[in-house]
Amino acid sequence: MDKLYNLRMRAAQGGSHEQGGTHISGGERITCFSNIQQVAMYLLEKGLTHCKGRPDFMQIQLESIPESVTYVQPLERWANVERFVKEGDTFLKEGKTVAFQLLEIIGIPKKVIDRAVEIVSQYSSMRGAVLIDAHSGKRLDDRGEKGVRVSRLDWLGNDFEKWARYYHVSANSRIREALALAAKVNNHPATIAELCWSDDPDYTTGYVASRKMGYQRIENIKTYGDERGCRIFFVDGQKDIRSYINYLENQPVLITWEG
Ligand code: PML
Ligand code: MG
Ligand code: MG
Ligand code: MG
Repeated sequence: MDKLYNLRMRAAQGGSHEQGGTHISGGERITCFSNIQQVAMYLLEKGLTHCKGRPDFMQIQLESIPESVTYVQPLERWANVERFVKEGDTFLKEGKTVAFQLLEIIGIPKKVIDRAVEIVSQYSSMRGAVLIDAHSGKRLDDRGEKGVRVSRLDWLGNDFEKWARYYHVSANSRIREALALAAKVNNHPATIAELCWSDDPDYTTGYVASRKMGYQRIENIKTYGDERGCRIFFVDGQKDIRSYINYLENQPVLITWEG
């Protein structure tokens, strides 16, 4: 196989993330040499045209991938969760309620879910995930507002396009990236479940993912206009957290789908 490269972009407004700037956009792609320019253009455009605003800081980093790549299947089950109420003020509440109910079915206690959401809501702009012990509700990483950024992941070749055609899903890059991340995260045995919604004010669909339940999309999980995102990994605290974080940040993963 050709040598592979990881491209990673992050953009912020009001200075870099380290200087306290607000996170605008991030993105990850793995590509072969001949596609680097095209992928860099995609990431540049993603950061420059984001609905959260114009960045005044951006970094696009290229690195070759020396380690061996792990190949991972997408989560088995793809679902658009039926919501109970579709109108009125209760609309929003129901979206979160559905997400929390799914997490409880997976086995996360309600007090742990509440604690996790409370921890995330302390931060106004996070670019990474918060790791929560699924039994105690304690935060397991020490990354503060930065969180743990899952890196070095992508779909192999045009497997995403094939997958999207099969499931009649629009082959957009947001779903592409969210599915790849959920597949990488939930492939690790320490992950019990993931809860995510976007920090983009105009994007109100989120998801709950786990090996057990697959990728469950939930519409209207937050209010339109809200710039606070959420990415929580509910983790088996008995596992080695350092090697788990190392997997999330450093292990190159390509998502393959045979169809
Ligand atoms: C993000 O935009 O950063 C996360 C989006 C999660 C939901 C993607 C989807 O299934 O529509
Ligand atoms: Mg982001
Ligand atoms: Mg994003
Ligand atoms: Mg975003």
